[in-house]
Amino acid sequence: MKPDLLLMGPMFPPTQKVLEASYTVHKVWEAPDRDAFLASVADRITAVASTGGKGIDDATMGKLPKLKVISHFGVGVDSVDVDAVRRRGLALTNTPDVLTEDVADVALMLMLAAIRRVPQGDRYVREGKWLKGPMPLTRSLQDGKTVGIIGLGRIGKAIAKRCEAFNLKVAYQGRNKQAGVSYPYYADPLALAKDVDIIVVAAPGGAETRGMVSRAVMEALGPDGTIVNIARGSLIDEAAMIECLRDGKLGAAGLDVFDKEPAVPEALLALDNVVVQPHVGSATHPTRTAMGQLVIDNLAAHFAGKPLVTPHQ
Ligand code: 8YV
Repeated sequence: MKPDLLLMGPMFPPTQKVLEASYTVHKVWEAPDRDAFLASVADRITAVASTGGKGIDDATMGKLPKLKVISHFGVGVDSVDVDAVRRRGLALTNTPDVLTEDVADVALMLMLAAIRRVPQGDRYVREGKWLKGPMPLTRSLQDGKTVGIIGLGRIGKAIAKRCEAFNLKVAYQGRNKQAGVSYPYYADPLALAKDVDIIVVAAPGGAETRGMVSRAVMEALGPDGTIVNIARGSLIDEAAMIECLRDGKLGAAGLDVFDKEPAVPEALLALDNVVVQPHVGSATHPTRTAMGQLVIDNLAAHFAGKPLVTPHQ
């Protein structure tokens, strides 16, 4: 008899295939009546697999009295009610480390693309404009710029390392000054923004960080300033960012994540000083495969009564 597993949403297909071979998988998103469906499986569900887009809230956990573990696909667990997980004494695992380098690459990719205007250059060639004359000059990363990293965790540190290789100075903001880190520390995002040219957002999402990149932060960054976001759209006041970019109060933005993704505001897409990506930080074959393997291994550990591989810290 295969153990039962509740999926909150579609998983990375190769991972889902493995899960379907090992478990009796129940797909909550396919149920016409969610509550009736949850009630029908509640006495069998000890484990749930969730994803960034489809997490699990307190009410759903409450409907699963035998639930013990949530295995989440993704490092960011903002779509899971972590307070409820703690209060209910459940275990939560995520997929850290395996995606760090790919996500950091995307931060630098967006920084370069926003400052050197990569998609604009691509369009310039395709639209035949080059035949009529050279593309206008752009800003440069090589004029003594400082990057302020909001959230110097594993991904933030990998971004900092890349910035150093690009001759950029680095500063950071976070909840605490980190021992053994020599980059200048700022407790306040506004103070950081006043002293840097580029802000890279790499902190966790959730209620605590919502809107921390405020209008004031963007205006402090200024007309030559750039924002890069590879974390969560919720960290930036998106409406204020659109206005600042439109009114020339903020120079440029490179964005992989959005507040209501996959919906991206038309007003943002209408701007020429913005480079967008469809949340691709971890979206490579090897990284998604490794993330999926951690989801599988954590569930296997749970059912074998062994210690979880990557418990959420
Ligand atoms: C994924 C992510 O796209 O790991 C994260 O926190 O945002 C991404 O790697 C997402 O979680 C997929 O569900």
